[in-house]
Amino acid sequence: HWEWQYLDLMRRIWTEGDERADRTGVGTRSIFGPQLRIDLADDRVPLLTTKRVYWKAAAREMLWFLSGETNIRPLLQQGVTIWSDWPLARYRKATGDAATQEIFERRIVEDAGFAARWGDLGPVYGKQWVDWPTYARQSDGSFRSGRGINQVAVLIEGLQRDPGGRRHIIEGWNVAELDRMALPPCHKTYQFHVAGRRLSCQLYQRSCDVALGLPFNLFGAALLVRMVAAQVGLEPGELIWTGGDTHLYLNHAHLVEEQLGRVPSGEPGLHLLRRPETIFDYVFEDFEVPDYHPQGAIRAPVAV
Ligand code: UFP
Repeated sequence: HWEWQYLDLMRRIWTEGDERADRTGVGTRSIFGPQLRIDLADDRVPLLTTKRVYWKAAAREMLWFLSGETNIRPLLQQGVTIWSDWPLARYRKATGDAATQEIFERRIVEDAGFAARWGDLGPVYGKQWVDWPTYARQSDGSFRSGRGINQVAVLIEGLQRDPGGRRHIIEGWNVAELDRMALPPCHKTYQFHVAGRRLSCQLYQRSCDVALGLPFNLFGAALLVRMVAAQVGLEPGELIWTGGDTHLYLNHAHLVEEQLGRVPSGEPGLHLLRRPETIFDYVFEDFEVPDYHPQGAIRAPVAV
């Protein structure tokens, strides 16, 4: 069962990780550069069974990336609250208002002006994936912004034109714009690779919260590979996940202890019910996860 790789990674970090202070002030145990290899053939999907993962939120988030959106409003309109912490922290700091998350989120949904002012995350994944900015030098030496690059469309086109290529990459790490992002991309690079009829993908995640982030990131990546494969008419191959600073927060001890006591059970799948015209036309209802009967959710705080 692929999930043992996840549990082994968790155990290894908790027992052998380097204990260190981190940006959030919470503290972590961390290792650098681990890898997971997950076979995506036969509709298999890396979705944890040893705790409930809200894959629906991860799927809606992936569609939100593909839509090019960077405001949390469309997510909140669908009940997805995974990105609220960062804008909320910024709002509280800037205004001194101690609004609860619920009140803040409701205001984002109900008040478009408020959402425009406080709900935008800056040029995060969505922007970089489908509208990477370009600059054209003018004759007087100044720069004007050019037309954005849709990396996802370029990827699909490239895989069709040159399956053997070694340049099939989606990159989130736009160095020039990092300082305007609420959070610099964690799952920053996706490289695709075709061998025979199989489409594989290696994801490089520079920083990984193994307890709360990774379960989402694995499902999201698998969904992306499946959509790309369907669009270019290939079979899903392997998802290779490579982590940079791969950590467990010290305040996740109860989660780690609980989850490491559990045993993977069952094999959920991932069905894509439709092949729309382009990768940008998928809707949430196109996805189905049969046979998902996870063990109970384990709550833990997100380090912001
Ligand atoms: N993080 C993830 N996956 C994500 C995401 C964030 O694991 O998709 F958006 C975690 C990693 C880290 C924190 O614990 O969020 C980001 O902090 P930093 O930018 O300091 O690495």
